[in-house]
Amino acid sequence: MIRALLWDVDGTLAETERDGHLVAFNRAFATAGVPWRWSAAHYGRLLEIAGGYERLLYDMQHRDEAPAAAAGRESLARQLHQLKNGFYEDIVRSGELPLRAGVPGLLAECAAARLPMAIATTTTPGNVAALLERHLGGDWRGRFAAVVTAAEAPRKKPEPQVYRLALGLLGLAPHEAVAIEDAPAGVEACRRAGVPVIVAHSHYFPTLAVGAVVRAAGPSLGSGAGWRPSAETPAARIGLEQLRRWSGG
Ligand code: XBP
Repeated sequence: MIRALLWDVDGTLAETERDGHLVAFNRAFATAGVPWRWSAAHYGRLLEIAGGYERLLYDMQHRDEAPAAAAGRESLARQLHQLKNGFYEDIVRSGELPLRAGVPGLLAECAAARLPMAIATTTTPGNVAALLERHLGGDWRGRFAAVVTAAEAPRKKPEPQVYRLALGLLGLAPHEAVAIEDAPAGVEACRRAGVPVIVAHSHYFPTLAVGAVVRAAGPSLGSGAGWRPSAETPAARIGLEQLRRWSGG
């Protein structure tokens, strides 16, 4: 029996990586006067590093133009990350980052069914608040029984801390929840926490294998087409009933 739905944020609720964070990182580079920019393809590779600050630090290790000393790189990464988050919030508030297809419908269905939901992300809390406030309104927090971000779970995905904390706040065992994810790091975090997961592929992660922890994977929650295992009604968006079938609850 599913007793809660756990939502990843980046790539799952919205295409935030390609259309939000990447654009904001490049604006931060220009504003800070650093000479490099990230292409969409390079950013895709950098997504192996969880966390925007950590991603900046990793990238600087391979740049001759970056400060030579570790302390200098850390200070620049902090400055760039703060700038990036400001630009990201501007992008979100401008309405340029819609929720992905099927997300509003599933959020509404869970609310109507009084199924508790949680946010389980290791992104910066301000990024999450900006996105959800833009789309769900000022009282967005009230829609979730728990909100866990990098502030509460500093050990980022693929570490399972974020899922364990969310389960603890909900008072549930791992098998009583289902997570919605898009990325390998998120799936790995679920695997280590023991939480079954449904994968809605995103721009940067167009394929992920169905296996023990991944109960189903498909292109979008907005359509029943293209899912493995197949959805019961391929024409319809993915709803709670379908999630229950896949997760055996
Ligand atoms: C996604 C991430 C984040 C974002 C950038 O986390 O890895 O690092 O790319 O956000 P999740 P920050 O899949 O858990 O939502 O710059 O705030 O780290």
